[in-house]
Amino acid sequence: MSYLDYVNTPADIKKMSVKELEGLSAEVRAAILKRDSLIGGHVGPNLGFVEATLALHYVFDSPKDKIVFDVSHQCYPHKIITGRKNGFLEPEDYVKITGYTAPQESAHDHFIVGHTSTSVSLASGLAKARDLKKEKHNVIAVIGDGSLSGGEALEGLDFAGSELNSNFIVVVNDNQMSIAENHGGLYQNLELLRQTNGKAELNLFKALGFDYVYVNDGNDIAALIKAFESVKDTNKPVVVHLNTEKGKGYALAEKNKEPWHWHLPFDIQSGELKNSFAGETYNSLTNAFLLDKLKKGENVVVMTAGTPGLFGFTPEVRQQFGAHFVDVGIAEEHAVAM
Ligand SMILES: Cc1ncc(C[n+]2csc(CCOP(=O)(O)OP(=O)(O)O)c2C)c(N)n1
Repeated sequence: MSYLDYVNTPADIKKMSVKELEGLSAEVRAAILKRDSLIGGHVGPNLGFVEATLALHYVFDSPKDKIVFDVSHQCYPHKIITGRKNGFLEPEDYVKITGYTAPQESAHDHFIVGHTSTSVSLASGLAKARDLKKEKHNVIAVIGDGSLSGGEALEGLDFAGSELNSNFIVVVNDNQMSIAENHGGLYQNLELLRQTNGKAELNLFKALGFDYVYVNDGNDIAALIKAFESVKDTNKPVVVHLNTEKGKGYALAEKNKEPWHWHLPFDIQSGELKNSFAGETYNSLTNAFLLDKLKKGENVVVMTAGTPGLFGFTPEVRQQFGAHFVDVGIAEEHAVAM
């Protein structure tokens, strides 16, 4: 018997001890790797957010309390413990669930999403509606560090920090990576906060009006439960900043985070791709076109909004072209205007 055999709803994990939750984490990781290795999917974002998901469901009462995921590419652990584990354990059921939150699948999912930087705004709407209806429940927006660089996230934080004046919890999943490395000044502040165990006076979230709680080991279930319990039923906006490890528990993904953000089907032992692809793609053609221009020293600047790998701009290529390569963070509007 496994722990997962007993888990069909979040209520089932509320009865577990921390030790049992740790055992469950290992099984959830194995289930994620099984599905990803067979049909491809998001690897690092999910492996890094297993403990936080279990702790969120242990402390809060979903679906009454509403958890809104950003991008929602990190929702696999959430799906596994909200009645959809067979979508990971049984290959014939893989087509029954999507890789993102999907309200048609479960009352625990509130939006169909795929874009970054949306969760704070979406959750703001839920919180506003709750307050107007005089209901009482927690609204929780989960957002990654990379997604904080998107304009909508900053607009949402600017609003939520001062305009809601009621329960609003933002869980910042800081794994120190976007798909590639982060870009932008706000990451200096996240680094300072990590270095000072959340104590630095210079605090972007506090400046926007949020209370602030820091968890130095965002993969430690006991610490996560304690932090979430301390903010449950708050009547103010609060940020819970988690320092997590992207790819946690799968050595290849821990070591080489960028290619393991999302992966095609692979052999779990070796990490080797199960299928090989030959021939041209739009990505390879774009890559060849840009490299040709850059190598000839033509007057060209290559810009991306957080997805350099899409057209083959590996860390080595990015370095090679130095100032002629710009990653603006996940800031498409800014990139287009610039
Ligand atoms: C608006 C938009 N731009 C780009 C993407 C591509 N994209 C998906 S996830 C991601 C990085 C997200 O990083 P982070 O929020 O730190 O989450 P992590 O994957 O590290 O957990 C990007 C750039 C997207 N989904 N939406």
